[in-house]
Amino acid sequence: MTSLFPALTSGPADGPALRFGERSLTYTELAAAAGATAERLGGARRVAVWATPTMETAVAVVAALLAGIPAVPLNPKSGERELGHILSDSAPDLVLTAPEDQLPSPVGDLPRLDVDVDVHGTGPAPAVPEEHADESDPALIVYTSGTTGPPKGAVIPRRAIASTLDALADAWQWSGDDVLVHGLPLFHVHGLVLGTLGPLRRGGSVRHLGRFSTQGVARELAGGATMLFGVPTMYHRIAEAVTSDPDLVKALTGARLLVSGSAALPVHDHGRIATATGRRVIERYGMTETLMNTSVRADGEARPGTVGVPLPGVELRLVEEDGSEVTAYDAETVGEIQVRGPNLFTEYLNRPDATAAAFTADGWFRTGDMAVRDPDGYVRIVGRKATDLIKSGGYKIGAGEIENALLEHPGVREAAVTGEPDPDLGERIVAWIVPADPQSPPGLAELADHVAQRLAPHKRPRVVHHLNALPRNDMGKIMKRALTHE
Ligand code: MCA
Ligand code: AMP
Repeated sequence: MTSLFPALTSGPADGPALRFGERSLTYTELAAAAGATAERLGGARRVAVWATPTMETAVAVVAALLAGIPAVPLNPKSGERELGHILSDSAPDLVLTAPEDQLPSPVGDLPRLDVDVDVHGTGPAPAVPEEHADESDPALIVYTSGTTGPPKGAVIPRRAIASTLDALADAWQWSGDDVLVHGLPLFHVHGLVLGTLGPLRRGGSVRHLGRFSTQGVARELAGGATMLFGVPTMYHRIAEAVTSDPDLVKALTGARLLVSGSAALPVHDHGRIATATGRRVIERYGMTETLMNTSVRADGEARPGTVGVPLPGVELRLVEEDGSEVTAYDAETVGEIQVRGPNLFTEYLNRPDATAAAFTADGWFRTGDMAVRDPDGYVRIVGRKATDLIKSGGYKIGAGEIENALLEHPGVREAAVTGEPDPDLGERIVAWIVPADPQSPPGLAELADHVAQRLAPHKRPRVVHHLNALPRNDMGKIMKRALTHE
C-alpha cells in the first residue's frame, strides 16, 4: 500500500514533527529514530507499547507501523488484572518502552525494547523501511470496554487509519501547516490516531502537553499552535477558566480550529466558550471500532448539540428497533446509528462471537448510539442503547467490569454500578453496595483504591451508596433504573 506517513520520506525534512515538553523531533530525526526502532523489531509478530504521554510512545507506534507489525497500546495506569487480560489476549512478543520506564507485573515479564529518540540531524531524511504491509493488515489493537466482561481488542487495519485521517483532512482543511496541541492519553484512538498519527500523516506537527492544563493550551495556542483537540471535560475546564483568564481567551480566539470529541460537549459549555472568545468549538463523532464517522466541517455551520455530517467515504444510517431504516430528516425520529465504510475495524481479537454480533448481515456496524437527523443531515446523538456503558472524562467504561471487581472485595456482598451526570466528567461512576457486614461497610476510598489497582484509576467509583438489598425484578435481575432514580 502507499505509505501511511509520506512526509517521513518526502516531507519537510527540517520541519517539526513531534514535541513533548522540552523534547522535539524534526521529520528527519523522526525518520531516523522510528526507522532504527523498526529495524530492531524484525521478526516480531505483534508488539505492545507502554503508552506514556511521551516521545518514546509516538516513535514506538510509528516504528511498528513502518515495520508492518501491529501495536497494542497499553495504559500505563492499568492495574494488574486489566494488564493481565490484555497481555494474555493479545500475546505481544515484546514491549516497547522509554529507557526510564519501570514496568509492573505482568508487563515486566515481557522482553522489552527501549526506544532511543536521542537523534539529531538535518538535511534529507534517511531511508526508512518501506512499508510492506497491505492496507487490510492490522495496524493497531486498541482495547475498549463493553457492557460486561473484560475489554475487547478492536483490530484496526491500516486502511482505516489512512481513510479516517484523510477524511478529517477534507472536513477540517487540515494541512501540513497545522500545529496541533493536546494533552490526551496515547492509548486510545483520540490521542493516538487523531492526535499523533494525524499530524504526521499531514506533514504537520503536534505538541503534546504531557498533562492537560488550560495554561498549557493557552501557552501553545499563543505560541503558534493552530488546532486544539480535547474531550468535553477539557473544554468544560476551559469554559470555567475563560471568565478569569484573558490570556486563554486571546489564545483561543487566534486558533484555527477547536475540536471536541469522545463524548457530547454540553451546549452550556459550547455557549460559554463562544461568548468569551467568539470561537465555536466543533464536534466530531467516532468510536474505537469505527474511527471517525461524522464531523462538523470547518467550512460548515457550527451547530452546538450536533456532531455534523458523515465524513467522506462513510455511509451512515439510522435504524429503528424493528430493523427498519429511518428515512425522516425531522430532528425527531430516533434510530440507532449504523455505519459502513473503509474506516471500520476488522474484528474483536479472539472474539468471533462479539464480532458477529456487532455487524448486521449486510456489513453495517451497530454503534449502539441513538440519534436523530436535522433536515440538512446534521446528526444529533440523543443517547445510548446500553445503559451499562458509562462515559466519564471521555473514557468508555463498562459497568459489568467494575461490578466484577467490586464483588472481589471481601466487604462487598452485592454490587451494581451506574453512571450519573457530572458537570466536569460528563458522567461519574456510582457504586451501589450491599455490604457483607452492615456494621462495617467498606468506604469510598477503600473501594476506589480496590478498583483503581485492579482495573485503572479512571474506572474507580466516585460515589458509593450502601443498601440493605439491591432492587430486583421477578426474574432476579437488578433494576438499575430504580437505583439511579432513588
Ligand atoms: C485518583 N487518582 C488515583 C486514585 N484516585 N489513582 C489511583 N487510585 C486512586 N484511587 C489519580 C488519577 O490517576 C489521576 O492521576 C489523578 O488522580 C486525577 O484523576 P481524575 O480526577 O480521574 O482525572 P483527571 O486528571 O481530572 O483527568 C481528567 C481528564 C482525563 C484529563 C479529562 O479523564 C482524560 O485524559 N480523559 C481523556 C479520555 C480519552 O482520551 N478518551 C478517548 C477514548 P494522573 O493525573 O497522574 O493521571 S474515546 C475514543 O478514542 C473515540 C474514538 C473518540 O470518539 O474519541
Ligand atoms: P470509545 O468506545 O471509547 O471509542 O467511545 C466511543 C463512544 O463515544 C461513541 O460510541 C459515542 O457514544 C461517544 N462519542 C464519541 N464522540 C462523541 C460526540 N462528539 N458526541 C457524543 N458522543 C460521542
